[in-house]
Amino acid sequence: MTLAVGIIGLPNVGKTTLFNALTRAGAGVASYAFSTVEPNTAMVEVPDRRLARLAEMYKPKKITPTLMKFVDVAGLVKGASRGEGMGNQFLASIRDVDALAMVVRVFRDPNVQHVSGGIDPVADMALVNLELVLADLDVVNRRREKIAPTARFKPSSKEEAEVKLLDRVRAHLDAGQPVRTLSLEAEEALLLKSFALLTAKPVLYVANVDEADIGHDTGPVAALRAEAQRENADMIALSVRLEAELRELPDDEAQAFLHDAGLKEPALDAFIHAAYRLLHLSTFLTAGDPEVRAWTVREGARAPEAAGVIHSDFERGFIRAEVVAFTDLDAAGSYAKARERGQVRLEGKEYVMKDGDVVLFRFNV
Ligand SMILES: Nc1nc2c(ncn2[C@@H]2O[C@H](COP(=O)(O)OP(=O)(O)O)[C@@H](O)[C@H]2O)c(=O)[nH]1
Ligand SMILES: [Mg+2]
Repeated sequence: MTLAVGIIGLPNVGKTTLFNALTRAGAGVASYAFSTVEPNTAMVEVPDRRLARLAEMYKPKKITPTLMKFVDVAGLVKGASRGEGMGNQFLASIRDVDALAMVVRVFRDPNVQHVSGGIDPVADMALVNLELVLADLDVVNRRREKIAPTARFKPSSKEEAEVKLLDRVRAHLDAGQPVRTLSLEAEEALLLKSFALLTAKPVLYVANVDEADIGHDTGPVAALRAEAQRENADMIALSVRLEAELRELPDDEAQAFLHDAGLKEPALDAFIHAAYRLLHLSTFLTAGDPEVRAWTVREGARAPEAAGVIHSDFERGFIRAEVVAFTDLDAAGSYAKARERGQVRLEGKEYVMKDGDVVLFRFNV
């Protein structure tokens, strides 16, 4: 699984601070070879309380969380779609990601320069979205021209269908709307996929608020939330600076710090979970005496595909899976007890994995 979330937004909104906080989210993260390959890309641990509970039961030698990939993308400026600033580089680096987390500045701090003068998160969000819309229009228009009928060129029926689709997409973009809000047939979505349109990617809005505003939907945050809702997107409000400081503290101090800030758990955890959902990923767990571990599959994956995440032999030689839902195992208190209660199921090749399944794969190679 190498799906990635790109952190985007205007300059000076807290993208890199957020990225750095994420990469410090777990002690082991820096040691993944991956995180040193590209300095702005990191594999980040997905926090999962279920692991701690399983570790209580199994007393494993090792606990391994699952990881997801984040990319810190260079800031976007007005005119990026025409190549202003680092425009082209910016656009190239977000073509490759699967989802976007857009950081929007709400914090006031006069010491941090604001690119567009004042605090106006809705306007900033619109500005970034507009650049993405313009970049997509460019892609669509170029393709559209290539396959449009002319005196010398007669498109195939497949190309004709494509022209029709592109016209619909273009009208939507012309109205300033992102492609993710256009309803598409599965076939159309597949066709569009090859264009890697930026506004087709799912998005999560991150309102970077002042510490004093945590937990209150101040005017600008409420306005941003309403905008996000209009396009069926999630929004999360957090103080990037506070979350970054939190990551620097030892556990006990972090607890006290959280308490003082009026938080139950780090908002960064909620952010990672929201980003994970955005990618349509799902977690299953394996538990034993050597290791308790979380693994990632795409939502809707069947058992053999999940087995293949662990090892290709497991998929090739898949026989069946022994599955118990984490909640059942948790309530039962042990695997033996869960089995007694008839909660350990034998599942075959067609079984669709559910988030929180604790699995033992049987295979033969
Ligand atoms: N007051 C305050 N300052 C922040 C916050 N997040 C980032 N900053 C500051 O804003 C400046 C730009 O942050 P940076 O993460 O580099 O922004 P980027 O350009 O979006 O990557 C730095 O001086 C940060 O310390 C925040 O939540 N509150
Ligand atoms: Mg930065």
